[in-house]
Amino acid sequence: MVGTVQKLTVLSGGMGGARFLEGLRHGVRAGTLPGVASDAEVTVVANTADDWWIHGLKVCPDLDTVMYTLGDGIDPERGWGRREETWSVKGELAAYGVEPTWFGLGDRDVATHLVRTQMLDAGYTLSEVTEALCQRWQPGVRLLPMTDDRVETHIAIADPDSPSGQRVVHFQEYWVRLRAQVTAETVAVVGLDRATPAPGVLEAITGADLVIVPPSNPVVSVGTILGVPGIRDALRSTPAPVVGISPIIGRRHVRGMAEQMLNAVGVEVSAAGVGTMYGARSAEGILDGWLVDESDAGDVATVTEAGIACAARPLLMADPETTAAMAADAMALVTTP
Ligand code: FO1
Repeated sequence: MVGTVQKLTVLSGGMGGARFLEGLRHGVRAGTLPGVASDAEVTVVANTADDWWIHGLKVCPDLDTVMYTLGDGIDPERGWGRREETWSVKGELAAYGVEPTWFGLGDRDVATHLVRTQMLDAGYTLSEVTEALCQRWQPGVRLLPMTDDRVETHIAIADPDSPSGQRVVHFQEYWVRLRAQVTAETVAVVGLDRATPAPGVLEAITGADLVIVPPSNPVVSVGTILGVPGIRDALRSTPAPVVGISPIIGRRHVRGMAEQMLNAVGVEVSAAGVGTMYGARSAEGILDGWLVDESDAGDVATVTEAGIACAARPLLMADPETTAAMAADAMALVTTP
């Protein structure tokens, strides 16, 4: 990468991606990212395969987590939903005996889902709805859903009571009700093969100066974005370098459930395992660079041998400053001084 970066594109899941974006935005605005203009435009392509319909409402957890985090409306402890939330609607639904009771929509959060659902019912696309919601939250990035089509991740788990020996649950049931504590046997992303990228997504990748894959879940967040027909090809053909940051530190995920998902798709739970799963652009993959944690320095040789520039640095996202420093380390891998 040579010259000043004016356009950054990030492929993001929920919490990990949102935390990364907070730091990236901080670094851009503070001018602490070498080679990046302080007015650089950041476009986020967000995973929408966690989305589901609940109580008649369309809920988009990753879009909302990014929007609320960057719009300073997130609950910082939970990492999802609104801060200073109240739960009257949840309590009233439970009093009516309405299931599922294990998935909670807070009162403030419900307003977002009501606006979204009304607009979708009126014929607006998810991209248009997201743009409208962002007018309130002003996240300081252009937030795009990966697709406007309905795509939902489902997980097959063992069920001895079923004739097939398996039962398929929505991703949210696996994550929230089952707490990812049962083995995920298969991951099926319903609707993915027929989905088309949302308006602006392919252009954001092919027209970027730099593309970043943050430490989001490589299977059910980044993996689903890559699975939208056309997106992987755009990443492979973009003139921009593509650099990623490992969500695995020391053979464990930092947050979320990357371990369970990697096991389900037969990929080694390691920084090198995820980096080589994404693969080098020189070898049918998507990465030019891959940043791993300092404790995974032993993985650098494997990743480098696969044709991906790799270094080991502290992967800290303790606050926006350390996250921005981590982003700078990642960028340095694909920057020509
Ligand atoms: N996560 C939970 O653990 N429990 C919940 O009741 C819950 C509700 C919820 C409502 C709206 C929303 O946008 C997110 C919500 N989440 C909840 C988080 C969500 O399940 C996930 O963490 C992700 O989909 C994974 O990124």
